[in-house]
Amino acid sequence: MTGSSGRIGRSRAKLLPAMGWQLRGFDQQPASGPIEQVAGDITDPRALDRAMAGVRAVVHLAGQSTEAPWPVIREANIEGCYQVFEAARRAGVRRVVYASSNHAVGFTPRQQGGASSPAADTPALAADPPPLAADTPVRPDTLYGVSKAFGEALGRYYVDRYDMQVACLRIGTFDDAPPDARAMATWLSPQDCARLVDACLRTDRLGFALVWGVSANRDRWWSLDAGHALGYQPLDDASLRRSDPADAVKAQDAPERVGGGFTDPSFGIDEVLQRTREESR
Ligand code: 15L
Repeated sequence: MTGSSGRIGRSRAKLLPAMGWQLRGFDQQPASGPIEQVAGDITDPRALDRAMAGVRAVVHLAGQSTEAPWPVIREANIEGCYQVFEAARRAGVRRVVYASSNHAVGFTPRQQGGASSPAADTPALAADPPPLAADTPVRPDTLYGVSKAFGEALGRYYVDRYDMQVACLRIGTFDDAPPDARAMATWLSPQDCARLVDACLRTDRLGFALVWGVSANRDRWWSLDAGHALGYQPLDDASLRRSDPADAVKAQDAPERVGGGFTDPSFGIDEVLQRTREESR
């Protein structure tokens, strides 16, 4: 598991062993904890070769996880992602679970038909627009989103060219609890994230799959069908977990596009660069 010391990685290191997985973590700065760890950088082929010896599957979480200047994105999410897939191929690892993001399709209206309504992959009124399918075409909202789309394309390539099996998780908002109105739709709980990775590792029907990384939120905009097809059964629901009951904001009040705030004009790369400069002063 690359990125084993990151936010999602640390949580996986706790939850996946309880589901029967023996994990080897890989990170620049491995955290001390319950799993075996190898120190290294995802752009270093030799370090990756050491880490992948004898493993059956790769869970690739490492990388830049929000918008950043291009050299940062390029190094971590383009070069690093390529080196991870390539090392997996060299090592004969057949399966990769790749942490993509909703920001690969961030400029897509958040639900076909625009308006929000209860998810239509559960019983719903005929007039409800269908939830957005997991294989909705790429429409990145940031350079970060572009890099996630690159990883998905790379995954597709390794499936077709080298007969590998790849799941790309278009992750929504991974957090202990839904942090805001948008997350009422986009939240992925740590436990459901583990259930999703577990399903992707176990299924014998993988091939290439795009899957929303989202919990069973009552107000979700995105379809769980692709996840269900792989055996993913989420159990958490943001509507039952909103930490502040006085806050009655609904997912309907969130921005109209999948990527939420990442689609705002203030999230363009010039604005992000400006903020990065100000923060480093
Ligand atoms: C992501 O891909 C980011 O890594 C995370 O920081 C959040 O912005 C999340 O998406 C989201 O869309 O809520």
